[in-house]
Amino acid sequence: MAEDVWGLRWGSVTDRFSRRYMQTAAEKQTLICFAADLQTVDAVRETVASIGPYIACLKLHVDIVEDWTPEKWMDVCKLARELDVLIWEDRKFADIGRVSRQQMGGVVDIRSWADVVTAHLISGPDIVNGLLDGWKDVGREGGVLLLAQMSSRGNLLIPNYTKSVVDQGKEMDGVIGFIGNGSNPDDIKELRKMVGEGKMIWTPGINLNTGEGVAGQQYGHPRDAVLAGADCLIVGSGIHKSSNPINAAKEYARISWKALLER
Ligand code: 6AU
Repeated sequence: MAEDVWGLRWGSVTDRFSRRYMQTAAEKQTLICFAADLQTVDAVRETVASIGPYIACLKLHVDIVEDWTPEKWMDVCKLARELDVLIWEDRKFADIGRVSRQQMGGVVDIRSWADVVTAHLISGPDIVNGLLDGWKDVGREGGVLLLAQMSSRGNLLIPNYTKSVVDQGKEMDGVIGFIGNGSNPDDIKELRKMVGEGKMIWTPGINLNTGEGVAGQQYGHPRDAVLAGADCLIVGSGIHKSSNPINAAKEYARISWKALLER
């Protein structure tokens, strides 16, 4: 099943976390990663409980949660796992390798519960090994998504930078893929040309209401992003700001899946 829908991507992308994502996406018929930018653990938990069947991944910003406790957080992670949802902490690491490794620990101990984290390659390639070592420190493994493009207005990830990130990241074990600009299908197509088939492209800046969002965010349509080469669509406010998050999640899932079959 996963092989049939993912085609070339299934054959070329072999890392464990991408495979798990593709398998789950095929089973649940959704390419949606929910960006749970919510302030309380209960709000995250309730939303995940209600939309879990329609998402393949849960993206968290642990540092915006106001009432965080390790017990409550581990409970949310347990729920996500029961619902077969991959857990991604979108802490955009950017420091030297040693510090990034240490930042995987600390109070919130990302290495103990996240399967995926995000990193900028601005500080050089050692950040990736630092993050992988962070997981190893607690006997776990994980995957890194590198920011190759961004969805925000005026960002400084210009084409030459994108190319350097992709050239280096493509060769690195532990890098499961790249963040692309979901608000612009041409950017995604360019990125796909650079990346080839061997790694995933995950895109934020996705909303059925396309155009400018809050504070310089920009949005593109989910169908266009998948047809342009995105493998996972990151949707936050399109779901959690909707008057009916369950229906919204279902709708994003339906559109993403239909577009993958079309692709
Ligand atoms: O759908 P939204 O606009 O409510 O949320 C988009 C989510 C946010 C951002 O932190 C994240 O996607 N994001 C990222 C990621 C995923 O790394 C990169 C980027 O360029 N733009 C962006 O919005 O949680």
